[in-house]
Amino acid sequence: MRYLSLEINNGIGLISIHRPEALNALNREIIDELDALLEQIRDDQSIRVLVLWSDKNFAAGSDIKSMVEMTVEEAADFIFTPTYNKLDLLDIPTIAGIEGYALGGALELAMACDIRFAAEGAKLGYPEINLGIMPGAGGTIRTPLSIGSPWAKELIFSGEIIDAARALQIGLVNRIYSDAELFAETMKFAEKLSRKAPLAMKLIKQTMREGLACADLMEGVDIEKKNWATLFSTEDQKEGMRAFIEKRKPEYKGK
Ligand code: DAK
Repeated sequence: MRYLSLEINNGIGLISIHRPEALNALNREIIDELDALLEQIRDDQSIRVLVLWSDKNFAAGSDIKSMVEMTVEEAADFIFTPTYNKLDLLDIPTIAGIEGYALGGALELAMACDIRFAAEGAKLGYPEINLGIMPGAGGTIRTPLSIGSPWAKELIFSGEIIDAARALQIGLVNRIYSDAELFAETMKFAEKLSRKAPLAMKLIKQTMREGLACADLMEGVDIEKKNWATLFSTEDQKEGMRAFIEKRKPEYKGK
């Protein structure tokens, strides 16, 4: 691969972008490479958690230079959405570790992850409005779902770039660490999640996705009720509860 790398260690997949000359701006090749890696990760049962992290900058958005002269047809073809949906639909937890810039299409990429940690020096925002366009890879939907409509509108309407402290305040990121600590702390949290029961994790993600999509709260709670009972058919549930009673650490098999 030219721009992306995937490292797999102890059940944690780590994807990084390497295009420092353009602050990791996302071009077509990067999205194609990401798509291929996500398929590989989806089919690899040994990966329990996925981390997206890139040195110095998460990414400064989509590649403006490759978009400037695009026709409507070309813009419709320069599509990120299926790849970002693939990320969102993974059964495993996904964490974005944001150092430096996470703008536009890159913030949308982070929003397609389950959890976001940021470095103190991170800068986040949706500058699309300043370029005469709008977020087009799920940002107008995933952002209000995560942080609420007023905060999302403020960000998307204004195009303002905010710092990590402000991002934490509005819930755009879950935690902040110093720039030097971000990577290690993100991996430490990933390691913690990698030891959790995989089937329960999968069903939690599925339940929250389907439940939140229900207009009717009670319909969502019904989905939760059904999925909760389903987990009692798994060996992992027995193992988790027996381990508690026997005062030992559980060994989950994903069965
Ligand atoms: N695209 C292309 N190149 C970029 C870039 C970008 N987004 N961001 C930075 N670069 C390049 C710069 O052009 C420069 O390259 P050279 O001129 O040296 O060749 C190099 O990276 C270093 O950037 P600067 O010299 O500008 O660095 P500074 O530290 O002075 O400024 C900055 C950093 C991040 C404030 C600035 O670079 C900047 O404002 N960048 C643009 C940020 C931006 O507007 N991002 C949003 C892009 S729009 C779609 C779905 C979604 C999208 C598109 C399509 N579909 C469904 C079809 C998403 C759209 C977007 O993300």
